[in-house]
Amino acid sequence: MPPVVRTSAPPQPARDAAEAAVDVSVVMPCLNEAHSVGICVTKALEGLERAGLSGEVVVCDNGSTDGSVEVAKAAGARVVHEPERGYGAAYRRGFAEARGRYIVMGDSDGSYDFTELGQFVHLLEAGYDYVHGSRFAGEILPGAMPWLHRYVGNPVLTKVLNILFSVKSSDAHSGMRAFTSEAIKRMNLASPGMELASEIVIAAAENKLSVAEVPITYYPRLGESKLRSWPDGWRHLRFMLLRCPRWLFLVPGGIALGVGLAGQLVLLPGRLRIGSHLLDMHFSALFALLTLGGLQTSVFGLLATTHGRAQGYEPMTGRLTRFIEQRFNLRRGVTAGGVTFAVGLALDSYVLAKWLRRSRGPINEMKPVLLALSLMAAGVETVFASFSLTEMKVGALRLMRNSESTGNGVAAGNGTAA
Ligand SMILES: Nc1nc2c(ncn2[C@@H]2O[C@H](COP(=O)(O)OP(=O)(O)OP(=O)(O)O)[C@@H](O)[C@H]2O)c(=O)[nH]1
Ligand SMILES: [Mg+2]
Repeated sequence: MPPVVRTSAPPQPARDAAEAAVDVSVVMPCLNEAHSVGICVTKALEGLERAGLSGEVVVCDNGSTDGSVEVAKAAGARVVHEPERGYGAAYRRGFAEARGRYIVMGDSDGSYDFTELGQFVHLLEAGYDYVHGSRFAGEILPGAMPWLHRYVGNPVLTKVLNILFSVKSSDAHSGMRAFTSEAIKRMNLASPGMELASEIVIAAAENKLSVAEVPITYYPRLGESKLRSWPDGWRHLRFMLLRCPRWLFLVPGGIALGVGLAGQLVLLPGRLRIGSHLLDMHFSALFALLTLGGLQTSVFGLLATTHGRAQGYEPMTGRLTRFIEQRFNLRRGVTAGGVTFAVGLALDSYVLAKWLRRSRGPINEMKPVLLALSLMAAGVETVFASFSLTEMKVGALRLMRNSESTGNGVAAGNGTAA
């Protein structure tokens, strides 16, 4: 057995799953893979036999027109059909149909060696929840992966995923993996497309599954690739950003808000010279825009974070979610918004008084007016956002209480939705 290259948590004893009909379900999605699906099914059955495991091979098809279904059946697979197109939809159906206490997943294109599945299952038996095959820690044979994917797509997207979700995967998009049936329920997967590969890695981290990574060999696929480099790469990136409100909304929004407010305050008493540049009123207007845009973006981040929590997955914003759960309430939110509005109103009133003192003649007070406007708008936004946040917080707390009572972590999911 090749060495385990990474583990995220010490293994616990394997779960008892007396109701499982077989030891292992090998699940393969298939879209027009008549050249290879039969070989993959045969190899999977051989892998089960070699490892001394009982099992089944579940091929999930949704629309093959090249005879893949017949080839898979002839090789000994159980073929299931999923009406919704896509790699993720096919896998979720396959997972839902699987009867094994352990599930091994992999492409039906000949790029993974299913005779090696024993090493995955033995680690699950040793207590890991999730075993991830890594091509980059193993070997990528010539012609198996195009240059763009090998040196740009996979490394960059893996790095982004590692940073955003604090994981240490060496190959976040590898297709050969295994998990316990319990782990797949806890992950509560929902992706329809190729981004399911990212979702599994993220959901494993968020649900604190114990993870082992094993090196594997990646072979040149048979038949035509279904991967579309740019649209599918974008699907992964978009999924990660939407699942990570901290980096998508909170960090950029917070920076814009801070810079906007600081800039307005610095320019309030007069002009600012930076080298040969003179910053004045027009920059105050720009900073007002940053203040409001930044606040809006940050508020959206808070709402997205709480919404994510209420939906059953936990974005990695631990301190922030704790703050919302423990310190934020409607009274405090409305008070903060009200005070901010009152400060803006006081500043505006000062300008009004000045204008009245000058017999309603011309005055040049645009900078304090812009700051007052920013503060009043921020106050109104804070008050109304507090209502939405409170509403979502109630949902998130309810879910947490439910999941605590079922002992099912944060995601009290209903299993795989297919
Ligand atoms: N049922 C089903 N299977 C799909 C669909 N899209 C892809 N697949 C299968 O999912 C697996 C992964 O797709 P591939 O085309 O191999 O994608 P990839 O592994 O990222 O790219 P390659 O390295 O070129 O193989 C293959 O077994 C495909 O047949 C789909 O829409 N429905
Ligand atoms: Mg493939």
